[in-house]
Amino acid sequence: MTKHRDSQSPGDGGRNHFLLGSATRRYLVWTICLMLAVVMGRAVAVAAAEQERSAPVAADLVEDGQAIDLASDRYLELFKELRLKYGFSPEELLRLFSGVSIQKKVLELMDRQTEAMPYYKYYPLFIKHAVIAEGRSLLQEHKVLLDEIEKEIGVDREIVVAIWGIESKFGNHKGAYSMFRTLNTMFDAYPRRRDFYRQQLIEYLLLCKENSVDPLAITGSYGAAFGQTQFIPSSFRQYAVDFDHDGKRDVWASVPDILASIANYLHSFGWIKGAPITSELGRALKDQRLVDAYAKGRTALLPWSEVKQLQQIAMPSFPDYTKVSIVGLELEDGGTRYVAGYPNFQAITKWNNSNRYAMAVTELAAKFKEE
Ligand SMILES: [Ca+2]
Repeated sequence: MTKHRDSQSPGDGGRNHFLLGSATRRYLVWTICLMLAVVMGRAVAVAAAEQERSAPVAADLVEDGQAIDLASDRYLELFKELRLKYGFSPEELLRLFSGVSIQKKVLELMDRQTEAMPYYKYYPLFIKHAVIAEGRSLLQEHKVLLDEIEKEIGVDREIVVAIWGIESKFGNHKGAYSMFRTLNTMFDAYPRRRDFYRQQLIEYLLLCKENSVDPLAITGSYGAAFGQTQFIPSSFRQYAVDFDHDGKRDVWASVPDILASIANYLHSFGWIKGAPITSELGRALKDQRLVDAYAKGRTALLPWSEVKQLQQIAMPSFPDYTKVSIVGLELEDGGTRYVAGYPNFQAITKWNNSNRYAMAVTELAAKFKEE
């Protein structure tokens, strides 16, 4: 019935038009214009949203295996810098770069939306029975080495081994993408991070030269992290150490170099051996100043003694100037578990800019110690 009533023929409408007064007609015309404007506006908005959804991402603009244009301005500039500033010969550059091509998969993985995963879903990816068991056994196996690292570099052994486990499953997972091809793909075809990867490409070529490694032989993650430490090239050059004194910083196969390099990184960001990493604050923040600091994120640090007073809770003692971050971890029941992040926690976030990562490292290390 309804359908029948709505489907008046145009002829009926036209006849009515001639029967209406001029004021009513003007009103009708305005109403129709307004309706048309609303409908068209909505159509434009929908079209814009569609376009945004289907806007080409970096991976859509290339073919897999597509040759990189080495005569482009950006490559000519790069070669010039590598020659003049870093002493690469034209022959060396020709050998390395000729035939380099795009790896589309790297761009696809970069473009994939990485949604923030709540902590209760995140930590089980890393804190597993098998990982805990292997970590404990490696702590025993490398006891003498870890004694030396604690003594010389001053970073707690469980944390070093926890990062080793999370980064590369203790060396079992180092990434299968050619580092050289990945870095070139990102530099050539990923405009959003072009400058960053240009610098990483240069650092990579330098680290290979410094360590007598063939740049074409190394594999890593799609984000260009390599070795058992999963350092990006600039981190390797700044923080990797030669702990077995063979003249090479080997984060691929030398366990002393791998573990000491992890420790050295944390030490460089203020690790305090034996000091607490976090302190539990409960499921609710009791003062607006704590809520504000939490909302601002990791950079909004508060003196630990102030947090203790505001939250009315026992906390590990530190010198008064020590500041903590307020960290919230999502619980499965929808609530939040709050912890204070001491300087050691902040040092782990310098390794990976994520509270969830730093907390997973902290809790995996604690598991190693449990009886
Ligand atoms: Ca070495």
